[in-house]
Amino acid sequence: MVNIGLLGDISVGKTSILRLFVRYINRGEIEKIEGGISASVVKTDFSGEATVPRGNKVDTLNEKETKTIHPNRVVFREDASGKAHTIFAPGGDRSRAVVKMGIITISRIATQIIAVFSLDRELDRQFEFFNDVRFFPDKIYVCINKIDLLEGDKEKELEKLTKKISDFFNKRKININEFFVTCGETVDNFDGVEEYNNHVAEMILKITTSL
Ligand SMILES: Nc1nc2c(ncn2[C@@H]2O[C@H](COP(=O)(O)OP(=O)(O)OP(=O)(O)O)[C@@H](O)[C@H]2O)c(=O)[nH]1
Ligand SMILES: [Mg+2]
Repeated sequence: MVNIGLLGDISVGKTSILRLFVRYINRGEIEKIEGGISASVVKTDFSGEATVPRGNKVDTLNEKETKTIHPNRVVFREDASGKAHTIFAPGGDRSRAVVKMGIITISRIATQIIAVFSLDRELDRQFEFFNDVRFFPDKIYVCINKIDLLEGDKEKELEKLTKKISDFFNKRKININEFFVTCGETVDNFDGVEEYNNHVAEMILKITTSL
């Protein structure tokens, strides 16, 4: 059994990624992706999600409606082997003590960590989140989310960004197993939406079923 923790700054898309993964299982889309298998949802818990009052949006970038207070959780099972895995997504607003407690708890119990970054803001701001996380394995995965928002020559930009993220973690003696580039939302007006939605499910399957 693998326990995955999705960690990252506020509103990078951790909860969206988790919800999208559940959709892939519930609609059988999980069997059609690269490395796809038949799987079932055992349990979901999104009760730690709180509505953000109007006029007090946490994220003016995307008019976000909810934020995570207590960690979200999804348990799913590989149908063939019967193996179950859990994915946890705590909130990113570490300025709130209760949210920070969730981050620390998940960073301790997760056997695999996915550090999630968003392309809607500078990386430096997002690195600060990780300076606070003390319990880190020496090898992690990185997810670069909101690829639909990256402008210009995507390939060239991604090369720069992955280098910067590697440098940040390598300095802390943390190595990166693999980078995944994703879209955690079913956005319109983006040609690659299906491919990069798929990457979300492919990422989670790859990490759970390869171990
Ligand atoms: N354009 C775009 N928006 C996205 C993508 N993934 C998530 N979002 C949006 O980003 C916002 C924040 O998403 P959440 O999933 O709540 O982010 P989070 O990291 O769970 O936030 P906290 O738990 O509060 O830290 C929402 O408005 C999502 O619809 C993406 O790939 N592209
Ligand atoms: Mg969340």
